[in-house]
Amino acid sequence: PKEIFLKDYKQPDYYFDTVDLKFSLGEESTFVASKIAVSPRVEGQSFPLVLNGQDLKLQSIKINGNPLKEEDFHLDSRHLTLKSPPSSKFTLEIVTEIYPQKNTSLEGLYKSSGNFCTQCEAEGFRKITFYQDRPDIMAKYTCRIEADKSLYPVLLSNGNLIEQGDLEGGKHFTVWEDPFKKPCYLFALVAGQLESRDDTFITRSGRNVSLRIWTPAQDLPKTAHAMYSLKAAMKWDEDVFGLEYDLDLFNIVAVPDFNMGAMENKSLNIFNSKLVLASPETATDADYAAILGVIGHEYFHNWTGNRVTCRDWFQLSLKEGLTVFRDQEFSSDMGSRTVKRIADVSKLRMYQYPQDSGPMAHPVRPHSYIKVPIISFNMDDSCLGNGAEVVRMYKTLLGSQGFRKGMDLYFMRHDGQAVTCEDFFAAMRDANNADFANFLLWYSQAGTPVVKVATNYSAESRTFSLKFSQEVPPTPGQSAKEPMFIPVAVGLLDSSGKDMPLSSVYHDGKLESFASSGQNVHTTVLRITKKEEEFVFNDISEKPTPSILRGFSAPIRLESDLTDSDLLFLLAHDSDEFNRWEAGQVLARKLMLSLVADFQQNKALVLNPQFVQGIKSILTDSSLDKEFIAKAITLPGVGEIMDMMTVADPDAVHAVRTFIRKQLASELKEELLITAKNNRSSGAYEFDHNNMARRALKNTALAYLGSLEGPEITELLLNEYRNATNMTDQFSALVAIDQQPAIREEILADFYNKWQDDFLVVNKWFALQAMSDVPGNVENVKKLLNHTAFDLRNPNKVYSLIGGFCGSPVNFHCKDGSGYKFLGELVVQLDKINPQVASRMVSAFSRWKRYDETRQSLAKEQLEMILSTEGLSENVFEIASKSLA
Ligand code: B3K
Ligand code: ZN
Repeated sequence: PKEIFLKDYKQPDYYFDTVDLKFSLGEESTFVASKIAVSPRVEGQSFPLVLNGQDLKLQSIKINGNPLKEEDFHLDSRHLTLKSPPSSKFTLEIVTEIYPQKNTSLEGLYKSSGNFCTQCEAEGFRKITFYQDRPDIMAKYTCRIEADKSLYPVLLSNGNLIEQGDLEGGKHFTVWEDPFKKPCYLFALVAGQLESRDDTFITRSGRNVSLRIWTPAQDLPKTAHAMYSLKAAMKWDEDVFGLEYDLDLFNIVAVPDFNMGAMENKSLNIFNSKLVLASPETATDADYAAILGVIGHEYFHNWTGNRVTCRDWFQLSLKEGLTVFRDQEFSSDMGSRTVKRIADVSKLRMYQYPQDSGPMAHPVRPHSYIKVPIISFNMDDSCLGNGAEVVRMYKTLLGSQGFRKGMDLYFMRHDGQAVTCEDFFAAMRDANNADFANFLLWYSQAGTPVVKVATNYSAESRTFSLKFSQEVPPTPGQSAKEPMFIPVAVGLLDSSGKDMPLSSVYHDGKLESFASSGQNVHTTVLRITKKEEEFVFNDISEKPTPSILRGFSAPIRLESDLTDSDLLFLLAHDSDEFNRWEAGQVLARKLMLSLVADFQQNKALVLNPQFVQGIKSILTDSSLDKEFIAKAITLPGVGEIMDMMTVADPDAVHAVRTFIRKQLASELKEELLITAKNNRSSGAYEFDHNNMARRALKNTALAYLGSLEGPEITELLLNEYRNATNMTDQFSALVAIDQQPAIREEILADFYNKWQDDFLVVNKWFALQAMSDVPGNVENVKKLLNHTAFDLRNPNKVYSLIGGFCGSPVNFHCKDGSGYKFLGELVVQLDKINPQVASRMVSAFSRWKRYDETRQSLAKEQLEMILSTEGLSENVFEIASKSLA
């Protein structure tokens, strides 16, 4: 497989102006006829025109109406090359035959539960017809769809419906016209037996937009929340960014077989059912929140991604980083900002940081790739997670108004274009006349910067200094790094825990005074640009406790010299709620790491009473937001701790985390029981912050209690499980019960019996069992592979069962190699069905060098076995080979 480099980008020699597609959908195969108006970039010059095409059967090809002679084109398994097409505008007509029924990769046109649907990003369109499959080719499309009327009563594509009617032989057709130019990755088609929930949204300039959410008839009642989310997103984008919807119709289709979460095709978003269907009985609060976020995300792409798109796939973060940032902000405004920030930062630590310090590390804008989907497929990738953090830093530096100015200029300059990350940067800079120093390094330099800070108070000079030093660790292909531009938001707490007013800060020979603004400043954003740098605050009347990196103002690892008592003080008092949570996490991480060392030396584990006290005071503080409490009493995950160790030891970290949880549960049993009781649900399910917060707290308490033994606990959990009136409560009770060997199996069986007809709930059931730390769980997972409800061709099921298993520290990493062998064999099997899904699974091996020698050699053996497999996909090859390198 060939590596593709950013530096090799070349403008296309030919542009496509209009594309007229005709689909004739059949049971054996489908015919696709395309008619493309082609313009050479430079009139009068002819170059070979290379079209991408994969798994296509070429039927005919014409230029300006004349069939092309054999010697005028060349066809291989991936390309159709026109050797010397006309050097001025011409019409290209191609007919291909494709086999959607056999397409298990779920890229291009495929069938899901009897319906046709498409997924074209990044390179699926080449599985539909021969085309210049690259995002800088933007054209206006029409699409005619013909199909059997009884089997496929609904025929959808992008844009407006301009014609429809019946045909002979029980067939019918529709014609769609999309007035906006688009790259082919935004093309979509859906055909099948679907019904819609209909609603309308009136935009602020008075456009009446029809909104339709399509699902099989029986699922329609479960689309209310998705519709609510869509309308909320449309309103929010108008209010916050002044961005209005631009067509009269917006469709969302839910399909059960989908590689990712969803896709932002112009006016025809296609979603994984999991992110559309919800009812209180079958979906959890987390599902409801995910639906809100992803419906928002795909809708927001209409401007950030569709109206302005990427020049090439290296620029993925131009649309994804920005749109992830936008959906994060949307969810924050709809719920709790602090809780959302905590969730997003936790995700960054869980997925991004480990990636950034391993063999798959790459910058927000990669320099090279083999297979496009790899850099973008996983929603936890650098292009997205860090990409969103980069966008957030612009806002931190410019403020809301400055950021909005930058966005306005970005759209003014680039509407209808395919652009680069520099274009976004330039719009932010120019709209604000900003000095962004070396900010662009965030796009090109990989790895998580480590920032150390040393503090010093001088009573004599009434100054408080912060000395920063930064280091970006080496990553594959980048051994030497330059210092980055890091915005660090800082506040200082006095001895009563209040924010001190900041009067001025001295830095780099300059004094910046805040007094002139007339308002008290409590948080300031320090701009760190050098390897070492000092900032000195003046007029500081007493030794402060600094709150550094408020709101997680930059995606870095911060190492400060704060003592445990400083951290406890911040945990109790910081006005920045994010940092209040963070102080607790830093304490917990330190504690866990020191207990891990004890465990490894066979020392008895003892829990620091101060820590128990800290957790107790949070748990019982009625002034705090309940969801915040739930987050603050939750320990950092096993992965996060392993990520901080020189040699990751899953058994030790798991044992320590289990020990602390049990210990906390038994020492705070009374408080936890009261919490569980006082926050029990009553009345109908509501998706609002207060109710979700209450459930989160109750269920976190239950999870702790589930680690204890005794009839009182068993009875409590069974009651919670049986009396639950919504899935959030019922599933949480099940998760707690999962820790109780005596009743576990019986209740798991009961849950399946209850929900066997709801495939989304069954996936939760698969995931819960897959993640279990029951010794030898790999055997249970193997059994579940043969369960009637399991199907290797459905990505959601694979993610639940196999993905779930890979997330289990003790069983996946079992020292006998059984977990690795299980995954290795499955990856080979899966790759033949669906390379994208297989490559996502193989990533579980990518951090193999972080473990001890025994595990290393066992994992390496599997990676080598995978790589030696004949006919391996580029997707799996890229991840497996980079992992081994
Ligand atoms: N734009 C897609 C992600 C595509 C990844 C595959 N290359 C959906 C999303 O952003 O939510
Ligand atoms: Zn996106």
